[in-house]
Amino acid sequence: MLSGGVGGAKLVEGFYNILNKTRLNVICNTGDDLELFGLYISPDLDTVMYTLAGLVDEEKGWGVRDDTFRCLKALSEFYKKESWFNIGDCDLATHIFRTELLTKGYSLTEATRILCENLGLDRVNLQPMSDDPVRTMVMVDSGVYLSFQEYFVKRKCRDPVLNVIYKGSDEAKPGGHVLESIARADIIIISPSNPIASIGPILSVKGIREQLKKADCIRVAVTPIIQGAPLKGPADKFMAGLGFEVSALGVAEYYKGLADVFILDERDAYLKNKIEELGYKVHVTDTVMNSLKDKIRLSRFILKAVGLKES
Ligand code: FO1
Repeated sequence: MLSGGVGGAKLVEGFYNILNKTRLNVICNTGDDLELFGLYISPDLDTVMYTLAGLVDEEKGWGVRDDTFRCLKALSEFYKKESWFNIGDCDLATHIFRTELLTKGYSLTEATRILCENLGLDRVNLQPMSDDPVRTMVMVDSGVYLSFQEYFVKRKCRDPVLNVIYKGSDEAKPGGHVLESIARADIIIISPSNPIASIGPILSVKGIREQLKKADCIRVAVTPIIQGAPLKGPADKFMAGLGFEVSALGVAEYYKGLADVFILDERDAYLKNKIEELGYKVHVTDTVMNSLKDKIRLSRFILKAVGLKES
């Protein structure tokens, strides 16, 4: 599976719960990563990890449930300003541990594996898209770029999105097992994450798009847009800013050539024919995931739609 944070993690959790023997490979966006207080923070990897470990703050969709923010408050005193990025105390432990591993010379792929093992996640191979830095940068004014977190958290998405670049993607290599995971997959699923801000960075890493294009298994894209809007996050601003229609059709256009099957929400069933005209086989269902039951139901629907058995 290709995944970003909150929306993508929901479907990953669905598959994690139905695939017992099969190893689930998740290739995760790291374009949102940042360094703060000398710590390496990888929000999307952590969101997937916390979600699968049952630790996530479900209301926010990220961070650790019932976390406290005492350390951040103390840090703000030292730095003489309030942090705009809210790191909870338990979350901080993850960043400290990961940063120590990276400082010791472990790659982000290895550090992620160790973190997952520590959280008891033995049925998932969660991997960063790259061990090299790739940063999603949002152009908000002519020549003015903000990092994704500055755009999203600090500025609360209030700026127009004029362009998006994935800084470093030309030099970055795919993470340790990424190409192999794509080549060996029985099914590839593009999760319902922000196409441009979460999946786009993964596709920007040299070799990943090409590997996806030539994969001979079934490739499925799940819409993150329902009735012309994302359920959460700024996918609409990113799509409109880059000239894509803010609809499931716009998403299908963005993934053209990378997926064979498109999972369309039932509220958008009227777009089925138009998406089929792009070359997809389209399956229509309720794609909203508010509970574990919904996540499992959608995962089972996808497997059934493509004729694969749960294993
Ligand atoms: N999102 C916010 O809207 N405000 C925050 O202060 C914030 C802090 C944060 C800390 C750790 C972490 O793993 C995620 C955090 N997020 C926060 C969410 C994060 O910005 C998003 O999940 C993404 O990067 C988009 O996928």
